[in-house]
Amino acid sequence: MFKRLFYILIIILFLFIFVFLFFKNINSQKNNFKNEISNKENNINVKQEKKNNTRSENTFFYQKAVEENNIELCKKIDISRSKELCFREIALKKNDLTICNLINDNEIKNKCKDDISSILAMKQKDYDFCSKKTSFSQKSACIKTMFNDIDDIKECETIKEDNLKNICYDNYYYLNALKNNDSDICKQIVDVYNRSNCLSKLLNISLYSDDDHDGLDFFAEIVCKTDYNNKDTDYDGFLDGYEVANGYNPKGEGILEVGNNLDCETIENEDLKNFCLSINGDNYVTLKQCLNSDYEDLKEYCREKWKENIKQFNLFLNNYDKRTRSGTGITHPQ
Ligand SMILES: [Ca+2]
Ligand SMILES: [Ca+2]
Ligand SMILES: [Ca+2]
Repeated sequence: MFKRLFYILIIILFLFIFVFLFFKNINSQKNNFKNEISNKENNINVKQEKKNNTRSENTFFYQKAVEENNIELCKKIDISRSKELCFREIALKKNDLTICNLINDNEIKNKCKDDISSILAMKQKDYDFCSKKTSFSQKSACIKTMFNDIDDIKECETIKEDNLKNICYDNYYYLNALKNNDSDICKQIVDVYNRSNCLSKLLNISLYSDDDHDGLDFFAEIVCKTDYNNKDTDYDGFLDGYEVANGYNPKGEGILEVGNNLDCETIENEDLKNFCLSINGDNYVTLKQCLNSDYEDLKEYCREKWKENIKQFNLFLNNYDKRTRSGTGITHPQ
């Protein structure tokens, strides 16, 4: 009896020990897991802190380098892109092409060199730099920037190409008109876009306004050389806008001459072409000469051409974006 009880007690004791050990193990695993997570979190925090420190160090070196124009401080930055941008910024500040050569990234290096070449060309007024630009609008913008602070119009004379020289002259008059608050100077600007912009600014009249209610807005009045304060500039009873829309001269008798000359060589009909050439012995006749000729076929041909021109001229007046465009000008009615 005692023996059995003893065995039962032993078994219970073992069971107890087993259960105890089992739970102890689970607890220890839990703790290990917790510790592991906590260690990982600590590691992440340390890394983040390190990263933040590096980032703020890099920012510090960058700012200090640029402030002191010191490329040695750029070299301490351990992010290669920031380091290269640091070199570029100092190169631009010092206009020093040799600093661009410290840059490994070709794209940043070339941009660095291009920017400095451009700054130097602007400073030295090396207009060849502008003439190498591809489009006319780029050339024009380049010349305007280069000759942005001219005091003497003679500076423009160093430019050999006529179209670029004219941009320079126009720019000079434009800047001087604004500087002296003198709208009369605007009138010397050849390019009709720039002339109208100059007048619009100084007279404080919107390019879109039609204050005399004749169908021509301010820009159109400048192009047509009509009076923007008089709805019937030539006092013939027809409004300026009506005359222009229908191809009549708003400043006197006769027709609105737009596009001016007719190129006789472009006429396919041989008889017509020869007659055209015979009018003044030149390749060209003015539309006025043509419309007044006695040869009905040629007159008819010119009338059609003239109508086309009028249509295009009116489209130009109506569709032109007066806020942003600039150009080389247009032949305006006499
Ligand atoms: Ca008007
Ligand atoms: Ca008018
Ligand atoms: Ca009129």
